[in-house]
Amino acid sequence: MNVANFKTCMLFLILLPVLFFDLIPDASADDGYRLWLRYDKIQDEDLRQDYLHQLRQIHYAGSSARIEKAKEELQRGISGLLAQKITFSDEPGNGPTLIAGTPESSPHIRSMELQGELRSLGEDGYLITRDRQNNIAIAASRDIGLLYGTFHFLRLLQSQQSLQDLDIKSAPQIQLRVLNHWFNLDGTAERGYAGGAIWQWEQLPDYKDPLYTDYARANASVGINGTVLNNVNSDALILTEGYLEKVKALADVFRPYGIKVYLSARFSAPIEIGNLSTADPRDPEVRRWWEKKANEIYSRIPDFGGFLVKANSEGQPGPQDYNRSHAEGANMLAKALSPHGGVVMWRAFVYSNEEPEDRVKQAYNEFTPLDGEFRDNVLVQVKNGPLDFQPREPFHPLFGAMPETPLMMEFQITQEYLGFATHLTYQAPLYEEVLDADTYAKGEGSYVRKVIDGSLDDKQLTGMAGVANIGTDRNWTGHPFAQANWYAYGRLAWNPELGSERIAEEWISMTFSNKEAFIEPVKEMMLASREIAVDYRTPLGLHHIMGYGSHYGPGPWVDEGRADWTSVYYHRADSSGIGFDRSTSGSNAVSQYHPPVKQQFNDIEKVPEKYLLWFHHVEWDYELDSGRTLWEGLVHHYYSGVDSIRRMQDTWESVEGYIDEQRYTHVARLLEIQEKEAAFWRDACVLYFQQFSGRPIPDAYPEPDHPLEYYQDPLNKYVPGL
Ligand code: BDP
Repeated sequence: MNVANFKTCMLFLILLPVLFFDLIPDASADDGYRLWLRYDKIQDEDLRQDYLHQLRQIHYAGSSARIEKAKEELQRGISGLLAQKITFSDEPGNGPTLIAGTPESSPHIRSMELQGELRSLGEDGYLITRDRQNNIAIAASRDIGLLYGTFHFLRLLQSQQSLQDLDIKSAPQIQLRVLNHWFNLDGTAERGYAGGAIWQWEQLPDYKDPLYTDYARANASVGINGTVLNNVNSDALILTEGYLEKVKALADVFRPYGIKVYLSARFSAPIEIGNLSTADPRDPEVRRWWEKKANEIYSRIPDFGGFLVKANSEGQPGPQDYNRSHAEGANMLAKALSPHGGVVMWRAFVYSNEEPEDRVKQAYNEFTPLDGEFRDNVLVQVKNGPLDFQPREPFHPLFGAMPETPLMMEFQITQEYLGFATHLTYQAPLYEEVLDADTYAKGEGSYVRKVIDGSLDDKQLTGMAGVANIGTDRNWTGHPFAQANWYAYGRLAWNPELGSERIAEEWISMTFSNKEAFIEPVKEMMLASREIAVDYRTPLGLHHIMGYGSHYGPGPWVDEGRADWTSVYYHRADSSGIGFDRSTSGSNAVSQYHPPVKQQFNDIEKVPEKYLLWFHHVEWDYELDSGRTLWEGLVHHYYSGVDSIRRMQDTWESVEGYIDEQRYTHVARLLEIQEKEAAFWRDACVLYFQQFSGRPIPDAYPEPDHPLEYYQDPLNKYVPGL
């Protein structure tokens, strides 16, 4: 080979990957860091040209930090998707222009006379529409709306939507859309399965990792506007001067993205860091201490969001240590924050093992008498179900039972009870099931989402919290599909009626591929995945039968330690049947629901089968809707759950080649683990419950490979969280 040939050959080899990636969409490796904000070049050349034509000029009115962020994002998005650098023009020019502004900042937007409509969309809302000259216009009342509108516009391009008849109006139905991080000050994350805390406390405030900006971008792209930086099991140190400097540094990064910081406050902080001898909310010194602390925080962070508090729950200090109510505790903090516009998010996740009452009834008993006693800037934050983020629970009866109090929803995004970052479980259907549940508080149609969005009881202050699944893993969430849960949470907090399916479509097209042949099967797989997760763990209303401590593998046999942390407390299997009798003849938890719901849940013939064993102790030979006996039905759910994972694997194999090898392989391997572990759950539970049912596993299903003893715990030994 002569030198010229050699050079040509080398050039070819160097260019080969470039040519290859250009020809085959999405063929490059992708480590998932970009989440759904991937702006790879659109391969459909006609479409790309069409977009380019329509976006020949871009004019953003205004000059705030938020406008700068919107412009940066648009720059990043368009230069990636359309492979064209953009420049912003000072004035709307001739020819197709994208014009963005508020009626104040832009005479052009003002001339469109959208003021009335924009007002109705509130502070965060926006319009994406066409003006009389057929230009695309993004209009909002405030710059934050423009930022949200810009992300929406990029979503249209990423998911390759037509820009012809743009007529988009969007406004959040919920005011506080908050992530709760359970990050500790030592860098660990409680129930976090994607690495440790992303805040590098030891390097803050001096070094602000660029990741913080990407975190803020991702959140703003779905409308999340608040973040609680530290664990609900809080360390009072977070309220000391040194840490507040670090908190301020993060707040400064997040502010241009419309995200406020909040802190979990430890109720006993006045003792631990304030040298007081008590934290009694009636003590004047204690009250003064909190007021001074609030002033100190706001002098650094003028838009500080407020406090999240876990009090008198699982060993945390609280007002009841001084015989004061939750309302007194919350109100003391609320008063300290109120001059600055901050809020208190007071958790209703309270229960005690010293209380003989059914654990799922305790929060309702504790809080309903306090309805109307909380200050205006308090929200009571209620987990979606009355127990604790189980794969399935009926909605929490507090929803619809405290009309005088703003109730904030708390969902868990991190998969503590759903296979950590190993199992593929798309949780939007879980969130949706709860939001769409009818409380009947004011007759039919009193949906939980109406309690949350304030429309049922005419509440101005509204909120939704999601316990985040983010960690230091390169792809943020460990499982590539766990990103979808973060995305879905944000989208549902913006609009609780959006629907799991639509959210999945959006997320898939932005995260993976726009090809129908990819989107459809993957969407179906995602939509089915939550029910499958229930099938191989806790079918027919079973709950809290996971391994002790870690909450990972199965542990229906757990019977030691405090009763309300055992499994036998909840499943109550015996030779006559299985399930927790919460009917009027049992613990009477059904009576915490409004009459139509109560009647349905109370009646073994009417209760939806998915909640059967939540509310009833049912005989093994009881006939299910399918005609199977309860025992056969239980076995059937466990086996079909595992079979469905095999179908998920088939689906995933069928889409190989549509996306990068890196993420494809990651998911494929995780699905293999999921299948093994689902079979483990199935065999462990079926063998364990068989001891009580005394009935054979029907012939149609293969016998487990091992005896029960084999399953009694090994999964739990190798996982974090013990
Ligand atoms: C439970 C978790 C525990 C949390 C608690 C909470 O196991 O780590 O501290 O919820 O929400 O599910 O406070």
